[in-house]
Amino acid sequence: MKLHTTMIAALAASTLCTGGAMACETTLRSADTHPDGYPTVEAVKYMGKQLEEKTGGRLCVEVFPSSQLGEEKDSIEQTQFGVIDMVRSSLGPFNNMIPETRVVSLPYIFRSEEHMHHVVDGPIGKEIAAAFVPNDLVVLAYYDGGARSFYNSKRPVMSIEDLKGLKFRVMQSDVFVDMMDALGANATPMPYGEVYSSIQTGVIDGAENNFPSYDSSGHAEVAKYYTNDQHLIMPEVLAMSKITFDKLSPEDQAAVREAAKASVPVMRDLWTKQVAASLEKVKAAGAEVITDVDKQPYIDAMAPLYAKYADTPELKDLVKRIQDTQ
Ligand code: BDP
Repeated sequence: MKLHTTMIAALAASTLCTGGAMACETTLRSADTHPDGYPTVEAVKYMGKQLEEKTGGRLCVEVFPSSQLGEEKDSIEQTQFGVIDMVRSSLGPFNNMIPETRVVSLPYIFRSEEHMHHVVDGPIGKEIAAAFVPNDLVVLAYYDGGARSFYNSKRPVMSIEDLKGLKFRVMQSDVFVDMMDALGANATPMPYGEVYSSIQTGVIDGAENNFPSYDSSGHAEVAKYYTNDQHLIMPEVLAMSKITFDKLSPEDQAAVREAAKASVPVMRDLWTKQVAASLEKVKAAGAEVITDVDKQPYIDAMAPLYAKYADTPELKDLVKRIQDTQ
């Protein structure tokens, strides 16, 4: 694969110590699509502070929020190349590359966020993380992405029938294109940063996301009908470039892992607070949130996705072990 000029420029910049107030020997650059103040961004900053302390200031982290280093798919690619050191991302953009991530992106695979925590905190979390390594990525932590639901600019969606014919943006993953097909709606995969203007100009009718993203992206302003169907509870990851990780001493690698681990409870706490705050905010701004949703028809409609994406004995077993986790 060829490196773009911009990537080479970024690579040169990443070897310089930017360090902020402290003089750091190495500053690791971390990408996030979300704005400053968003729980994921704050959690990675916290991780950086921990790392700085643990390494006596040898290693620091600088978070680049608001897609400053590019949209998620590009940031992931640059992290694989070692141009960016870390990326915090939803699992969606990894789906076409890592089959195991498709399983944890299947709609309604997790019964609750608590169920998801139990799965990612245990052996299955380790197993999925291991599947990233051949793709030059080291998973440092699983973060929360809450529950994603549909919203649109056209009409209140009271049942699956109301979704029919509407055009929704989905993350760039075949799983979500099939999800929309199964629901009788139309999928338009596109980067997160293009969604606001695409709804505004009518290129799409809506999208799907959790309350903090619906709020911080401004989508609530242009698509006020939100149906809390919670079709996707899926984990997010903080991943490091394997190229960066392999350059670190075993002690520093351990410090990186510990710092990332310490950021998880911080993230979960910030997340819970942000969900409540964002819900209040979007409602106050005029969003119509439909909470009385019968999920069963949605769950039933997803059966073909399970058949398609859990298509080997190993992946079928993974689905079963996730479902069996209490
Ligand atoms: C947000 C995730 C972010 C994704 C975004 C999206 O935190 O990683 O990029 O959704 O829909 O909830 O693309």
